[in-house]
Amino acid sequence: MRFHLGVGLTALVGLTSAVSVSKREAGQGTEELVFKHITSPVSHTANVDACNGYSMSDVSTSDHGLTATLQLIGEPCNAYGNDIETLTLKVGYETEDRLHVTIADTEGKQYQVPEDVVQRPKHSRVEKGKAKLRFEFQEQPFSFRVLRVEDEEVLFDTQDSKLIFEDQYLHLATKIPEDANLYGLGQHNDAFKLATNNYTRTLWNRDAFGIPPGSNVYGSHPIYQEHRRSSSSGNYLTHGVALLNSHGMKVDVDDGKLSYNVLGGVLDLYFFAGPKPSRITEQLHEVVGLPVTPPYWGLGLHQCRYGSGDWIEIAQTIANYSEAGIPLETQWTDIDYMDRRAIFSTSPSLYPRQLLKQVIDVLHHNNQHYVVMVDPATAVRDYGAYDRGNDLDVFLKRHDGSGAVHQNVVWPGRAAYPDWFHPNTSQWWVDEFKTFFNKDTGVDIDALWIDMNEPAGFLPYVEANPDRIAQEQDAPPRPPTTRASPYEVPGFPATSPKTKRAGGWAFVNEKLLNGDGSINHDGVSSNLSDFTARTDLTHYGGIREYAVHNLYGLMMSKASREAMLARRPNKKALILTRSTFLGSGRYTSHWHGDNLSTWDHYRWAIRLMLGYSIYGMPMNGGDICGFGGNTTETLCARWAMAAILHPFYRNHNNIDGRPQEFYRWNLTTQAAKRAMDIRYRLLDAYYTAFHHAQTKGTPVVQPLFWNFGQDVETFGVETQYMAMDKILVSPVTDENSTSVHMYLPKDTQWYKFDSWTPVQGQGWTDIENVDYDEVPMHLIGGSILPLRNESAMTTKDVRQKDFVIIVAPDDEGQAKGDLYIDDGESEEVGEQFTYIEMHFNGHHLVVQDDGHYDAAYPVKVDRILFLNQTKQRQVIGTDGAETNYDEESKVLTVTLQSELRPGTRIELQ
Ligand code: MIG
Repeated sequence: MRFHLGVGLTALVGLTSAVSVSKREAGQGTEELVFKHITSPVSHTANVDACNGYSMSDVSTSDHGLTATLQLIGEPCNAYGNDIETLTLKVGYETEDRLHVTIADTEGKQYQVPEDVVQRPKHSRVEKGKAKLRFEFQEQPFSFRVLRVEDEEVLFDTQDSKLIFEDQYLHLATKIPEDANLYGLGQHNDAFKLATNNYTRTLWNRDAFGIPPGSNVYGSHPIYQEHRRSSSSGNYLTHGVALLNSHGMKVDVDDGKLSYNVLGGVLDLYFFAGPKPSRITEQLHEVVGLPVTPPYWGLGLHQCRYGSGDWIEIAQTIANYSEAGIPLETQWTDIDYMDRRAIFSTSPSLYPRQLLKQVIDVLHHNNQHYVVMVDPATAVRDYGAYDRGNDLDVFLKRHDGSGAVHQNVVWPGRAAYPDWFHPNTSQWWVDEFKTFFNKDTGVDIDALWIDMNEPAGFLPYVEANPDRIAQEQDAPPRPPTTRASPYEVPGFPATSPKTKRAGGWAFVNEKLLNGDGSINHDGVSSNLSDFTARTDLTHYGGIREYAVHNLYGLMMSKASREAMLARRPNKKALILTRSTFLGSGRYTSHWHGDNLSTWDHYRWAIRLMLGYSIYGMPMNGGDICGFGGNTTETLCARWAMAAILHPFYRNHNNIDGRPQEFYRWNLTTQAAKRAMDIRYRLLDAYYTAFHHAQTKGTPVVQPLFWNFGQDVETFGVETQYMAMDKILVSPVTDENSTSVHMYLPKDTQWYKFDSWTPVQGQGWTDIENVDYDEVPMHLIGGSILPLRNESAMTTKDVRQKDFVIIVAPDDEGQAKGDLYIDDGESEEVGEQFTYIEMHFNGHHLVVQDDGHYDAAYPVKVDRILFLNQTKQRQVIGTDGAETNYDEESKVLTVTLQSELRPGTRIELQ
């Protein structure tokens, strides 16, 4: 329901406070910045139609861009904030593929994502004439267009709507095709190809149990890709647009229009020329930094469960995996290990330090790994971590300016949120990590899991005084039980109570984007401060939580990476964070949050994962078998197979769900073994894909259309995915079904995985009799794929196996591929790596001369499989190589048993 002009407003406006903080002044911590209360009521009209836009003047152009002044036309409309009269427009041609447009208040008071949070390239510029995009403008009223030079296609056009620029409201809209092929704007659990009518995407990070479709969830990535048929050439090309603004926002897509409605800040827009979707991700990384990639072992099987009562359960799980013969690479522990849920502590009775250490030592001895969770919310208790943090002044303060620490209620009961903007906070964090996770005297983790960093809290914003509630609900020290669940503690708040606010709260009610004070948060109109830190808390430097809420997870990620690297210098730090923002990939990996053990969520895991190929977080995945609710044997078996090439592979479930370790049922045991058998043989191929991610930002999994951009049938496919641009995975999608209705692009040569028989793509295809330990996988023709010839119980052992090289020719008989190997765990490897590129032209398989070969990382090849060969052929010039031809599969096997080095050449006759 929409409120109309003025309804209920008068009572509220007197209480509101402004959030504008000078970005120039920010960081100096000057007094007057802390709170700028608006004392005189401002009447906001909510009437955007009364806004007149801006007129452009003082245009000054250069070879690399332009600057201009934008002056408000006529009277302010003050729709949802106060109109800002004078703006500065800056247009920069930064690279051939990237155009940067900013519209900011000339005074520089609006909040801008700071450079030390999301670092942007400095002094990057290119001559206008070389750029693939072109900026055009209209002066009165001001509007602009971005065109693609190659075909004069107008990609972005604001002409039909007026720019609104107010302290707490920005509005900018572009025309898009009515049936646009639009992707991104996450994190969300909506269709991968976004709806284009009546579609709203809210970005406001929140703890979103069940990852509900149609709702804002844990992360904010205001970037979209549009895949559009060029009106001149008829070819589909893709471009991308990112809005680097950390405020809450609502993007509406309807009726041939995409509009940004933002709660403040500036318009900081990047346009990416693509024209391939994966290039857009690479172009995003050129702005926000290259992504971190996992250590080799991070690609192995991870097992986790919230509610592992004590260390015995952890030990038992490890033992059970081993008994069942399922390769467990990494055991995780949730908040269960903590002493009454306080970070940097262990429960003396449930996870006694010495016993936990023994478990970890055993894991390490067996080349397995261990991970625990750390939350940001720090117990307000008489204990070291809190005391030291408090001494260093690192916690967020109360909204009232009293200087006291703001207390919320999170897992430990009363808790304080670290203020990542405070200059002491990262040092405090680094030091706590060094002590608590000390290799010898602490919990020697190999990777890190950070949760609840939206930041999440347990209180809906219903009361004026959360601190009082926090005190009342502060969990009293509990006697240890073997199954301590905070839910069992009388009165302890549940995680996701959907209590609606009673009445309303002035600060947020000022934001009238939905007419009722919300940006469609939680798909409805929840208060922005519900279940998180109040938006009127002030960070160090006078920065309001209101402006930086969406950055909280990113900033915690950054500090956590620093802390992990400090305790293990130069070791790839695998850190899984729940909350993310544009640029998070530079510090962390991501799991999707609390999905459910349902067939819907099983299917949705793919679209969630594909989203992160747009957002630039290559290492990601959802909880396998589902987090919330009770999984079933068949669901869990199918999930084990379907996720076979999800970059991050972890079985995780909730405290009150049926336990779901893969060894619990026969089908899941079979499926997990089979999945790991295939996956582990592919780890080097995957690690090579991650090498490209780390050096160029290239995504490691792709939606089908990224490789078949001219085939409209592929545009909406979201229950299949490609990995490494090579292997198409097409899981069974429905319960009790054993068939798959899948799309196998036409006019393309494919090969069935593992039998290697050739298949010509026929478009929509049905595959029958897919067992619970199977998933249809197809290797695309034109690729050369290195596999290890056997799997093993740990990734370390996999690395000892010889290779099998699969040469899968395309229609023309050609193929190419590469392989990167290093020690699998160092951040910087210097010259200690092997990289080879292989080409096959139908006759010769050539390893390019210019590779890099380190004998410590040899490419020992047991055999090479040349697929789709018509007859037995001989190998020339390779001593001792034997050939063997299988007529049925058309595979020519060359048993080589030697190394492939740069310059190696194998000729078939
Ligand atoms: O309020 O740590 O998404 O993976 O098991 C729930 C307990 C807190 C949410 C995470 C989930 C984790 C759980 N956490």
